Amino acid sequence: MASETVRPNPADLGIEDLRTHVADEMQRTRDRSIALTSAVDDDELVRQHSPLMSPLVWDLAHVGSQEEIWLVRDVGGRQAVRPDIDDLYDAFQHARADRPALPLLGPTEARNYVTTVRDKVLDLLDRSPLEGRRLVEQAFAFGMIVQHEQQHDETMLATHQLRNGDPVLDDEPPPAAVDADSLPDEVLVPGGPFVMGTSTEPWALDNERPAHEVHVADFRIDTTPVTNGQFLRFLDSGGYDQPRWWSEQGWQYRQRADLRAPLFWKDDGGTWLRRRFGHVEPVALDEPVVHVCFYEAQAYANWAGKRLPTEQEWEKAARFDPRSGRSLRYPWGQADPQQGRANLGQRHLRPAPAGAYPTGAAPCGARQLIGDVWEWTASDFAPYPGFTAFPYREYSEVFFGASHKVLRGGSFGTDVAACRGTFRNWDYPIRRQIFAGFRCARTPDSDELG
Ligand code: AVJ
Ligand code: FE
Repeated sequence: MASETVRPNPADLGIEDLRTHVADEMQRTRDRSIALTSAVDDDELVRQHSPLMSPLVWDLAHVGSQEEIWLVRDVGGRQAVRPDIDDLYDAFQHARADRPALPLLGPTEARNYVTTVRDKVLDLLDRSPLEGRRLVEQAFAFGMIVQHEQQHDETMLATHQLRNGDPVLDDEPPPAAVDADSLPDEVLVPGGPFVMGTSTEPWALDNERPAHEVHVADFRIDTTPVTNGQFLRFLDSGGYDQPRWWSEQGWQYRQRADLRAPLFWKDDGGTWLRRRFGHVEPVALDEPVVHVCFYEAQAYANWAGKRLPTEQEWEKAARFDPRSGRSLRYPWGQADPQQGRANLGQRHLRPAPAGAYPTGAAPCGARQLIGDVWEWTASDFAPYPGFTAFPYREYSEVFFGASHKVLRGGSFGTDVAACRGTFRNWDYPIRRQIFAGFRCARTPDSDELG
């Protein structure tokens, strides 16, 4: 779905090229939203496919509402288009489960609304100085709104995965694994300081800022995300029934929710099948496991004699370049993800086999840190030292604390505009409908170090 042209960094563009880049990104993103909402009929658009998710038509109009609030009203200083619907599309006013009962815009109204807003935005983009005010500096607010729409597109993709019925989304098979068997299971990341977060990435969101030095001790991290085949060994060894592998909270949730396997798996008389966007197929053993919650990831790691990486460890593995001592935008360097480096952008509706994308490897040798599956980390979502909420507290700040765990790296359903080495995602540790897997880490034994 996403095209693989060279995407410029807003930091490198003059004002006219920056406007063109913004317009291109907005169009590319809207094409995806339209594809996700025209793949099903109107009845399926307004229906709730799971109490965990909004109706798709809510996401669509919500995307337009945020664009209206930030770009039409704030950046553009223009008259409101639909001030009467602000409340309906305020995510903090209504829980997802309650949204179908609201007097939402219908499919046609929602499509017309987002188009009306977009036309105004393209007009004001041409006139905005894109400087002089932090909100518009380097087109930040436009980048924020592009990322917001892409994030909801990934949410809509999760709704598609929860929906019952025949497949409706197009899909290309991902690349095959390259020399997966010859890869070491783990790579060593030597201890020492590195720069975490960013103060320079133009469209980085508030929680990725500012850049700050962090000291991380020696650790080993898995070369690839944990695969379905590996996870099956945990399952087959009775891992789901042995409280010793689970944290106390994890075991409580395992009991309460009766977890027995990753979400969307089904035991078919001794073989495991999975449902993937309407396709029912044998679980692919060489693919990273997906649709496990934090507690399942943590239990697996304990069973394997390892642990989950902290967020600091994950980012050091993904970004630290020991040759220069600097932190990279992506594991492979500064260039935006191109085809062959990472599984992003909903081109493939599944993770690629473990070991794929050798040219996307980090300096430490770890692969698939970007794309394929979001990776659970051991860390709670917390502000970096010097954090300031920008431009609104409800993006990040209200979620800081022990109830949310950080996920890193993006999934096959994450767009390149909403993914980079510093990008932070977060969710409740019980969440399984997101495209999340994990990799393990461990602290080396003292006799392993030279
Ligand atoms: C960053 C993915 C956790 O979807 O809840 C969307 C992004 N914030 N609208 C979410 C977001 C406001 C957010 N996550
Ligand atoms: Fe939102």
